[in-house]
Amino acid sequence: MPKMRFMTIERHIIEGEKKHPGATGELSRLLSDLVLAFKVISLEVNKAGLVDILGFAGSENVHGEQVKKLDVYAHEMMFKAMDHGGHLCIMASEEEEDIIHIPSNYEIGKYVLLFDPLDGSSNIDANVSIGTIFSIYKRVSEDGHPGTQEDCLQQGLNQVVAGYVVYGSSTILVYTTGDGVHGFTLDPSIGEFILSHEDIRIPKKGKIYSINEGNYKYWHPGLKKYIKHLQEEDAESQRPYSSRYTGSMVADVHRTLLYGGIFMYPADSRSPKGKLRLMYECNPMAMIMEAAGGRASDGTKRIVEIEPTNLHERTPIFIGSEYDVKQVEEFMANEESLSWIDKL
Ligand code: AHM
Ligand code: MG
Repeated sequence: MPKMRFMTIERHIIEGEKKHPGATGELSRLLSDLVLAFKVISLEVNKAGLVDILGFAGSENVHGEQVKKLDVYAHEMMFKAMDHGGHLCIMASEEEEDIIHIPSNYEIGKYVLLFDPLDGSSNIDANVSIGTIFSIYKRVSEDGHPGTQEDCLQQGLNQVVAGYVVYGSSTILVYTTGDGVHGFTLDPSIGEFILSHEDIRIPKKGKIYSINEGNYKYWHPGLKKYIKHLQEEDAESQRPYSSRYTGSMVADVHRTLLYGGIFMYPADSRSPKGKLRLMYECNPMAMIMEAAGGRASDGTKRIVEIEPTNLHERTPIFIGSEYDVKQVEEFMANEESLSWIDKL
């Protein structure tokens, strides 16, 4: 007999909320609305090649990157699924420059939703895994009124829920409320996310590193030394490490969470803040990684402690097994490296 309980995500969320006396069930209902959006996006991603939805939509997103049709679709689906539940006061999406208000004819709630609707979108045409990343916060502005930018610009430490979905060889949803990290695989025949990875814990040390090595020339000297260190032979510390990099953060971080090791998108001399977005990508992944026993830093401090000043700001990120993230921090903390980073 299989050991794992047969548990849908909806039931898991409700059972989790029951552990908190005084919970109203509002967060559970919000998460159920989100789950519906993920199912619809998953379906659309899976039939992308069939319905001629691949290719550029012809517009650029707020970061000046070309937007593909599936990005637009996923963004709109998230909005449509979440605008009328009465649980949110405001949303923000990587695909939209400004905060997204709840239409005035719908009820206003106490939660805030931030999301990257389709991460790794440059991989769509090649059938490489892509995903959706999300964060939920409690509002800090006055109840009963439309949410504000201040509600969205909170430290990652304030996240109430963080999660992601990988649309890969199967669709998997991973989420945390801070108390354990759990994964649910979509069974397409019944349209339900079923618990498949209970209480995920990242290994304390891994043997895989994940970084875009094409940018080597522009890196921090300490980071160059660290990568060379990982490539040296030493049986005791399981070196050389293997290298894996898909170009979809959501897939690279998911693998890192399950197998251990480290994913990095550093600052470099061309991009002093790195590439990935604090609010839509780094904070939610950092909350998940820490809840699974791992570590997430910008090189010097925890990602979730960064005080955000801009909805679309970027940050360098080093995320994964505790041992590996601490080690890269140490390599970058040497004197030569500090002077380099000061010049940025
Ligand atoms: P996107 O949100 O436009 O898809 O960009 C983010 C993606 C991440 O998923 C991935 O880690 C990174 O960009 C890859 O960037 P690069 O091609 O510079 O290595
Ligand atoms: Mg992204």
